Parts: sequence; structure tokens; C-alpha cells
Amino acid sequence: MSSIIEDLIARKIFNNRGEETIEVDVVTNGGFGRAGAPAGKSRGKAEVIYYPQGGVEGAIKKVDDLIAPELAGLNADYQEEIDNTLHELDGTSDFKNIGGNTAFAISLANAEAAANSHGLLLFQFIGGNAATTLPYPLGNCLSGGAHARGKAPDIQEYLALPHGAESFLEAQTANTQIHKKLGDLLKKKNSQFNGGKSDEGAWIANIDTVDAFDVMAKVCEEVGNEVDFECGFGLDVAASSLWKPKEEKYVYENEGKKRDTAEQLEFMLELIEKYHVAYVEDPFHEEDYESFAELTRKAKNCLICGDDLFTTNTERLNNGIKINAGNAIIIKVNQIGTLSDAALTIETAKRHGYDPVMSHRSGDTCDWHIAHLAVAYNCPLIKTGIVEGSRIAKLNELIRIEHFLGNRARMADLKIR
Ligand code: 2PG
Ligand code: MG
Repeated sequence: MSSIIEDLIARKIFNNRGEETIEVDVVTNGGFGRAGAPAGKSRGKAEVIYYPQGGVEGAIKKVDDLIAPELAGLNADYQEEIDNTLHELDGTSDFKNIGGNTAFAISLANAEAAANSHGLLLFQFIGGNAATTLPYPLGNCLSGGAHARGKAPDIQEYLALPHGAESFLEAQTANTQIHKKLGDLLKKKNSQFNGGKSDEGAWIANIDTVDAFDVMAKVCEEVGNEVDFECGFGLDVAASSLWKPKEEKYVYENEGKKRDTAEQLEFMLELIEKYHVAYVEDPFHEEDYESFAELTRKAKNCLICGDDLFTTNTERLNNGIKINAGNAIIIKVNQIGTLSDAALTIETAKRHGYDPVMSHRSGDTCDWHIAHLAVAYNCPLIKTGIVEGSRIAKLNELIRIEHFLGNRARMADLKIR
């Protein structure tokens, strides 16, 4: 079997928001791979540019005219060579010319084509025999902030984390129950709640930012008792969306409060302690490494995770490592463009004791590659919703991987357990 690239085929498809995006097929003389690019709504400032001038159509033209002829004849097995060629063809640090989402789709499709050319599944091809660990699913139950419409909590995501589960299937089962029970409870509390959901399939409800903690804690405890293992929860504060630089305050509109940096730190610590919050993503805005470091020092039994802070970028992660800002990092391959770049960030994170958290984007497709990447790179957590088609595509793929591994499968070792 051989992995020599014969052709690249690019087309326009749509994500779950109905936005245009790019999908690429990589055809080798022994196999085939396909990947579609997702899109964020609350993006970090340091993310790569998604598309070149001319949008998705401009990107497709670049694949046809420029990239496909250059990659034809190369060996898909050499992922770094493929990804370096994409960097060379682009010539900028942020993929301005070919587009970061173009790079993403080619890079992932190439990895898939290489695996397929060898008759392997992607997680096996990348992770080898050691890839037997399933991540815990961080599942979005309640949406707020930039992900909600109308009146909703200021915090962007309230995430179920069934960290007592002994299999992925058990964990995902608990998450679906938490999601359902939360919907029922929200309806009971507020007759005007009409079952609205965000792009990620989490509920959108007119509930107070802090009241939402009581509701989440209650529902997780109830489901934990039913399934007989511990179910906790976490947050994505997405604090860059709350931060108003001119005022130097975090503005919580729903709550009607403003907090300066010291008050924000206090607030986070209070919530972590009172509700035993197990995971907090982006508690401060994307340039405030120092406050991340302070919270990491002070918070007990809680992962402090950087998303907009690090944007899957090794250099930005290294800034954090120097002062111990955070102890976990969100991995979104399309924040940085290529699989090789993301893999370097994951390795750097692990070497310095940061947990890599594989993640979807709010605008996503039924592409399931991140399920394989989470297992291949031994990520202890995956953040990819609970319901909604694009999320289910990934979650069900993890269930398949667990089934495929049989008695070799085990759950990740989670620091907070
Ligand atoms: C986040 C993500 C995913 P977006 O902030 O972590 O939930 O949102 O894709 O909109 O950046
Ligand atoms: Mg985030």
C-alpha cells in the first residue's frame, strides 16, 4: 500500500450555523481522507486567519491552482513535510494567504488519507499501540455570553464533567441525562423557557449567572446519585468577551455587575470553592497571564484552562509555562492551522504538566476527527457538547473507538479525580 498524494479536491460545504466552510479530500494511490473546517464565534485574537481574500471560494481556488500541484507526488505519511509545505506556500505567520481553515482541512485530510492508505484508523496511525485511553467528555449544558441570544447568563458555557465514570459510554450517558434533566428543571423554574438551544445544543435560558450554578450543581448531583458515580461540572467563562479594556472591568450584563481584576479573581475562587467547580476555562481575558497564574496557585482541585489565552500556539503556551499560568490548554487545530503545529503544542503542554483538552468549535460540521485526535494524543478531556448533530458525530465516534478497543480501552487519568 502506498500513500503518495495524487490529488486534492476542495469544495464548499456548510457548518451547523449554515455558514460556508471548506472541505478537502486528499487522494493517495492507496487511500483517501476528507476533512471539513469548523469556525469559532468567540475567537481568540491570536488565532490564524480562517480564509484568504475571496472567502471560501478564494480558498478553493488556491487549493486548485496553487496547493494541489505542489502536494501531488509527496508522501502523505510525512505529515510535517505536508504541513511545512503549507506554511511555505502561505508565507505569513497567520495563514493570511491560503487561509488557516484551508490549511486545517488539508492537514487533517492528509493525516486521514495516510492512515487509510495503511488500512488503519486515524487514532491508531497517529498514536500507535499506546493509544488506548478515552477522554472524559466536557459537555456543554447551558449557553450564555457570546453563544446565546437574548437574556442568558454572562458565562459562556456550563459544562457537565462526569469524572467518576469508568467508561466513555457511561460518561456520555450521564451527560445526556444531565442535559435532559437540566432542560426539565429550567422549564419548571421558568414557564417562559421554550427549550431554545445554542449552536452547540446547550440550553439558552433566562436564568441568572449565579443561580445557574445552583441548578447545575443540583442536576449533576441528582444524576450522579442515579448513575452511582461522581458527576461534576466546569465552566468556560470566555472572559475576553466580558472584558472592557477602557474601563478595565469585566462587565456582567445579566447580573448587572462589573468586576475589576482582583474582584474577578475573588469571584472565580468563590465559585470554585462553593460549587466544587472542577474546570474553569478562560477566567480572565486573553492577555492576563498573571491572573491565570494567581488563580492556578490558589484554586484547589480545579483545572484552570487557557483557550483564547493560548490559541493552541506553542509560543503563547511557553509564555504561560514560564509563570505557571493555568494547568490545562484547549486544543483547537484551526486556531493554529496545521496538525503538526497542534501536535507540538500538545507535546509542550504535556511535558510541562498541562492537560490538553481537545475541542470542537461552536460552528462545526459532522467531521469526527477530533475524536481520534483526543485518543491519539492521550488527551484527558474532550470538549464537544452533548447533543446536536456536529457534536454527536464526534461523541459517537468515541463510543465506536472504545468499542473497537474492547478490553484494552481505559479512561484517562484525570488530575481532579
Ligand atoms: C470556546 C468555543 C467552543 P468558539 O470558546 O471554547 O465552545 O467557542 O468555537 O465560538 O470559539
Ligand atoms: Mg473557550
